[in-house]
Amino acid sequence: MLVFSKITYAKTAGWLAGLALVVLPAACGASGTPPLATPNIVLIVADDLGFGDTGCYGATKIPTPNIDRLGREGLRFTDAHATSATCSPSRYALLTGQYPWRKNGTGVLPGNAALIIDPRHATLPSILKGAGYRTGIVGKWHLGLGGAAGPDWNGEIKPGPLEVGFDYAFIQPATGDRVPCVYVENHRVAGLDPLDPIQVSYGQPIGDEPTGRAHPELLRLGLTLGHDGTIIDGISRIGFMTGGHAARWKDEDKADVLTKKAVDFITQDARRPFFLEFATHDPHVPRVPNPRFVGQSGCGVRGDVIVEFDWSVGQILAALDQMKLASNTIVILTSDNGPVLDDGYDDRSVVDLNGHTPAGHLRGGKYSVYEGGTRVPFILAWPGRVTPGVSAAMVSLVDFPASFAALTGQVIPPGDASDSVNVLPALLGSSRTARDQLVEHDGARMLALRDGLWKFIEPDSRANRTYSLAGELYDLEQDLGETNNLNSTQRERRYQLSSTLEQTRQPGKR
Ligand code: NG6
Ligand code: CA
Repeated sequence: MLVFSKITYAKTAGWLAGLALVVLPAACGASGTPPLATPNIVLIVADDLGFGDTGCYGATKIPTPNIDRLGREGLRFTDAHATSATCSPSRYALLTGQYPWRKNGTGVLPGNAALIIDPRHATLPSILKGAGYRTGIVGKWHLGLGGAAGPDWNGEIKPGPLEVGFDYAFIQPATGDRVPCVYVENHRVAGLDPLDPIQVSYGQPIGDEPTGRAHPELLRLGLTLGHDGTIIDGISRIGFMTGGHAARWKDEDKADVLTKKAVDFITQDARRPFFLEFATHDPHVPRVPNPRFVGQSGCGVRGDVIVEFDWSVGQILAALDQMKLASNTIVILTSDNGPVLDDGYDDRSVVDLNGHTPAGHLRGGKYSVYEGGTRVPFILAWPGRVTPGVSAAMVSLVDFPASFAALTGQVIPPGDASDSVNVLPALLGSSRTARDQLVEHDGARMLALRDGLWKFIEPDSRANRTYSLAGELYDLEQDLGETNNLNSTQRERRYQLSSTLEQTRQPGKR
């Protein structure tokens, strides 16, 4: 693990009893450079929350008062992107500062995958740890665990979050719909009874517990695609597991359990600044709200789990207020990829939609290289420091490592986080522009290039193609919904964007 601290917290600010906000003179004194600071950072990452799913982004049928409060008190971005339209690649980029499509094996991972982040390189948490932060992650991981052989569920589970820069981890290893359905706290499955060891398989079925495929009559949630492995808590999952009964999660309690762990982390230690990634399960499938949120939205269970997510956000904000930390804390709320309705379970998310538009006016959603796939809600609040408003600056979650290194005075070793751009002035609202260009990724194979408000989608040469064989070109300024393909009429521009995308694809380019 690389720990590289240009200015350590101890050296600069150990005398500050209450911690959190330390403002130092800018190291290089460049005009317009924000001063170095070590505020607490709470990064809330929802799972599959769409651009149009919350009130402050235009939703009218899902009450999200806490997120709307953040939207009022913070800077709300309208052109912020996850790198990819699925989870593992998106979260890989957020932590490493590297485009996931540069590396094989960064697609949606099974629950028994090995760790895909190389612990020898700088990550967002290792950079902040170098600046003296206490770092933690609570919630979804989905970046693999263990060495080449994968995780030892009954022993020490490493390498994992603790080896890539987090001091504390309480995680769901993969997704809510993948086995094993247990939490991992630091290096161990939480609450595991050693007499009831866990076994996991993504190949042949194991154990004698019923599966969704053989026993659909036992399911409390029907299936539309896949998800027909072991039935855990009345819901069948992707993959098979045995054992670990005492450690298995209750789907209804997941938001409560994770939110409590996140609040505990925040309130635990006031001596050092902290960085918390709070990666909720909501609103991913299986969507099983706690009974107190059932029926609370006007658009079915998917809306209800967004109400539940909003409650979690409210608990975090309340904890910061109670601890009098709000003015010393940056809170960011975003999502790992765009929205999806039917994601394999028959949960009525389509029929109950009631006119709600999860991606707002954008085309596409999760799995798509259209804007709805990667353009995500993104609010940054830092009361007293960041002026509330709306920003159209183009930023990406891959920019966190470079931007937070700049904020805290850390130097990233050459070669690490190489796709990460320092967009701190835009994040803090002192600039209304950030990136000129950005690569968008469907999470699997397709790439698109944004050059300002122009967008080029590479030719789709697959036999069962989703996009044009010739490529697609859109002018998002006139046509945010990507309906008017200018590929054959704007030849010169199409050529320019396509060559820039090819150059960016080369190793070492960004
Ligand atoms: C897909 C799953 C989907 C979801 C997704 C990952 C099927 C049919 N679909 O393979 O339900 O789990 O993977 O979602 O199995 S993500 O948000 O973690 O990327
Ligand atoms: Ca996701």
